[in-house]
Amino acid sequence: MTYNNLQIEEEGGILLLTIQREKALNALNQETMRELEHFFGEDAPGRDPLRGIILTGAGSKAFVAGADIKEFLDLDAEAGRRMAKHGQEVFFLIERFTRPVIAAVNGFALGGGCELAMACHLRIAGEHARFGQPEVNLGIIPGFGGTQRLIRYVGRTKGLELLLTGDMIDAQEAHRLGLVNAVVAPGKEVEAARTLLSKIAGKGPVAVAKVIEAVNAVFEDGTDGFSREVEAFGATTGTEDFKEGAAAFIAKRKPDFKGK
Ligand code: DAK
Repeated sequence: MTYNNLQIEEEGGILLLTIQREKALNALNQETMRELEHFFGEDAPGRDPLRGIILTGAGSKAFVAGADIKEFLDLDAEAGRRMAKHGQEVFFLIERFTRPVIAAVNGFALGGGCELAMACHLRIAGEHARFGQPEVNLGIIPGFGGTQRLIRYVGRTKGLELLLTGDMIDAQEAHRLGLVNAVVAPGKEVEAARTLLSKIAGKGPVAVAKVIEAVNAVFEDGTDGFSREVEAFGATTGTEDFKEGAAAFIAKRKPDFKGK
């Protein structure tokens, strides 16, 4: 697929994925959603070596300022349902991706942009970043998982307030609420995300994938997360990586994980 709205750069097994719609503050139009679907569903899984992905927005003003408002003016209820279902499926591809995906939030993360950041495994925010779910200002609600993920990250009390008022919060407040992992100087988001990914890249790749899988089970309705953890633990103990990790510990050397 030729990407019109995504730029992909690779360095040392880490992919930097940039949403390139700067004039519209990187708003997610349907073409970008299809490209994200292809990237996370078809393209990235086959890339090897791949230790992680950093997702950011072009420019320095916005990560993503929402779904593209200009595209959903004529939606009826049925088309709205289809769009929400598709958007949720795309964001599940990110949340269930087997290698860590870090959002480098370099400005506004509003509506679908806040939902996109929340679908990533970790979030680094620039000091100037702003988060919010302002859909109620438009007479709609979040449709890409925002009502579910925001509550799970920040709790029902503050989450409901943000969803009902449409208020924005700054990066420090997002950090205090547990919505982001760290706040850095503007322009340093990608660098900080790369440092974090490099640290994770030294761990056992199968273990990293299984941590993500087990943690996702916390949020899956009808899933017994403790049973999922037992299965995931069993899968990691059977790996060559575990033998290597244990041997390296005993020999007092750094492990050389192969992801097997
Ligand atoms: N969509 C389309 N264009 C956008 C946009 C967006 N979300 N946000 C900004 N832009 C465009 C502006 O129209 C403007 O374009 P031009 O007029 O220059 O052509 C350009 O980006 C620069 O924006 P501003 O001139 O407004 O810049 P300011 O610095 O004055 O303000 C702002 C920055 C981020 C505060 C402001 O742009 C803003 O409030 N933007 C909208 C934020 C917002 O409400 N975002 C949430 C959208 S609702 C659904 C599923 C999901 C969703 C909806 C439906 N279904 C399943 C049906 C999700 C909805 C959302 O995300």
